[in-house]
Amino acid sequence: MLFDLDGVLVDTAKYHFLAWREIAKELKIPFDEKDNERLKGVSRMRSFEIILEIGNRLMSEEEKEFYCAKKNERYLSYIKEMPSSEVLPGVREFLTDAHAAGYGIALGSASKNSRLILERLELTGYFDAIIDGTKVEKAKPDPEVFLKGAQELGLPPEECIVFEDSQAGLQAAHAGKMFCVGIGTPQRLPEADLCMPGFAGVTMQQIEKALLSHSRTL
Ligand code: B16
Ligand code: MG
Repeated sequence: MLFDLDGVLVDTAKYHFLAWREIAKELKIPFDEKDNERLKGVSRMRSFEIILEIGNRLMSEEEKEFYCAKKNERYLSYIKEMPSSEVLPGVREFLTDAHAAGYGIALGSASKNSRLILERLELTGYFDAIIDGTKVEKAKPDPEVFLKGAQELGLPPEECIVFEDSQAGLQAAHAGKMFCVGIGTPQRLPEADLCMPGFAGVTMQQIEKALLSHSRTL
């Protein structure tokens, strides 16, 4: 069982947005919440390149690195203040349930700050493997992050379930031949095998039943 982080276990997107907005403001590039949607599931550098595209600006690699580091400093200042209560509704219960049912649990996230975030949320203990932006060379939609997770869990990809909120992540799961549960609506995530709004009130039995019946929503 593989979990994305941002948008699945916790809503860190709002902190990414605040930090990127400060950088965009400094560079006098217009950037709103709608633009922020394009950054979900995307690496830090690629996120900045999208912002530069919005502003029609070009920068050297050195300058890009400088602003990415600055953004991360701002982002971390928010994350360090984040209470463990920010874990999304039902997540802790679902992970407890999955763990008790004997499922291997891995993280598959683009974020290089994953370990710190799991610590802040007091979720680290649930994970048998953590694959994040520090461990992969290719970003989602490449399946590398999930394939490495499956490998660390000792499972063939066909036996894995991925929980994801981004298009790129769902494409990565499919490219890896995994069953994927989209966190969101079927309209926003047409590629998901199954969609649910979140983990609140969701049990392992419901997921297993949906898997067997090929139902597209819970
Ligand atoms: P960092 P996920 C992704 O996390 C975020 O959705 C994306 O907005 C962010 O740019 C990316 O992590 C990199 O994060 O700057 O912390 O390395 O959805 O893959 O868990
Ligand atoms: Mg995500």
